[in-house]
Amino acid sequence: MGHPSVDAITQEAREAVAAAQSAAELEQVRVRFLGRQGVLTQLLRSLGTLAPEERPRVGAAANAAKRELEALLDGRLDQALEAERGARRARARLDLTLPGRRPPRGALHPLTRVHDEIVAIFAGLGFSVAEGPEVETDAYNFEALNIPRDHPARDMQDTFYLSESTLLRTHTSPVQIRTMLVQKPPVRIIVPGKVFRRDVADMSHSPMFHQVEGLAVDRAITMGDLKGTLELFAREMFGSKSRTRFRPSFFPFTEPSAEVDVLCFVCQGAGCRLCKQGGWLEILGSGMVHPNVLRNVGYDPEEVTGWAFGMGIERIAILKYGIDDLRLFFDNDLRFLRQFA
Ligand code: 2NM
Repeated sequence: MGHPSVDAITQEAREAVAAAQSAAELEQVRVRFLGRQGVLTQLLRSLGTLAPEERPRVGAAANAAKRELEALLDGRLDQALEAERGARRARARLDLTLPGRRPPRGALHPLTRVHDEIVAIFAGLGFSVAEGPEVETDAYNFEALNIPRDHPARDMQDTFYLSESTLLRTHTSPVQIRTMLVQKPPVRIIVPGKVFRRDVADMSHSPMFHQVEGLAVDRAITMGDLKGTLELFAREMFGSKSRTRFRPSFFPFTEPSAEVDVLCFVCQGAGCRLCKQGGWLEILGSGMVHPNVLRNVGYDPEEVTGWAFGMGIERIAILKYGIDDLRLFFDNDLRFLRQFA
């Protein structure tokens, strides 16, 4: 028989250990009985206040209770920690038999697709790709191209000027100038890239859009070469049954100049909404390079001739895919872009 309060404390401690649900609760039990201010600790500390004949018995019982409680706590603490580790592992376990989550499949932007297609067609004809800066001088963007000082395209209203003499290129033609300045004929290049014009964005205008221009210069290049090449391009781009029409036009940098139409592939020329009842769709501008342009790059127009063309990638994509608003290309709305996957 122990000291009554030692027995009571021991019993209380056993029950507290049994009731503890976690390592944290076991620690609370340890502090309550064995900590600095713990019930057993205080009892052991107060042995001196007992009658001398009581001390050995109560002291022995209290020490036995302390050892029992320590052993009990150690055992349960190991159990609790192991159980908690197990629970954490179970929560974190990956089920490797679950089917994987499919990453969404990306797609090329429709403008990229049309760009790549145009480049591939001309690459097949022996043209190489040339590129140049988007910030240009007015000397290369206008002057060398025989565009007169009073031409409306040179107006502040139409061109983004960065200074008196520098601007955002309004077409990729300055790259043709740069190429001819450093390369003797024969020249066969296409020049894709961004171009800039001071337009407010609407269904059919954008302050930035994309062009592909082309240039062939050699001895005895003729307008027949131009027609044959652009007819081939139209068939490759719009289908082998497509028909083309060359219409006289005017550009300062070509003479003669022609715009190229394809027969409307929706109505076959009968007239519909796409061709605005005209039966034909304009796809590009072209012409024989003006003798002044050849002279400006140091070529002799008596020795070499050339043809050139320019087309808008957006315009070709709009026709090819039946898109009715230019802004769709630049909004990055996935509902639109996904249709080209
Ligand atoms: C067009 C239409 C016609 C053109 C001319 C030249 C150059 F540099 F050789 F003179 N490059 N591009 C050209 C000709 C562009 O775009 C509608």
